[in-house]
Amino acid sequence: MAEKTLFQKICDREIPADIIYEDDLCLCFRDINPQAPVHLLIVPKKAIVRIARAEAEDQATLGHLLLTARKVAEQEGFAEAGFRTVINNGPHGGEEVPHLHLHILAGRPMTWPPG
Ligand code: D5M
Repeated sequence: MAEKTLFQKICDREIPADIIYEDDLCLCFRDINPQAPVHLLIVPKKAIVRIARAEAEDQATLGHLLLTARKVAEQEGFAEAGFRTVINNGPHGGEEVPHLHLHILAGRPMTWPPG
C-alpha cells in the first residue's frame, strides 16, 4: 500500500491539526502557514492526488468540497464579507502536498492576479 500522505495522517489523527469541521467525506483545518487572517484547508478523506488525477467517480466528493467551503464560511462568519478558494495543481500550480486540498482564504481583500 502507498505511504499515507501528510493530510491522510491528519485525517487519521496521527498528526495534530486545528480542525474546525469534519464529516464523512472531508476534513477542514487551519493552514499551518497562513497567507491571510483566515486560511483553511478542506481535504477529502479519500486521497485524491490532485485535480489532474481526479476520476469521474470523484464527482460527488469534488462537489462536496465546494459546498463545504460554503458551510465553513457561514460557520466561521466570513461568507458575506467574501473569501477566495484556491486549488494548486502540480509544479506550475504551486502544489506542495500531493493530496487534493481546497484553500479558503479570508479576512482581508484579495488581489488579482495571484503570484
Ligand atoms: O498547499 C499545502 C499547504 O499545506 C500549505 O499552505 C501549508 C499547509 N500545510 C503543510 N503542512 C501542514 C500541517 N501539518 N498542518 C496544516 N497545514 C499544513 P499546496 O497547495 O500544496 O502548496
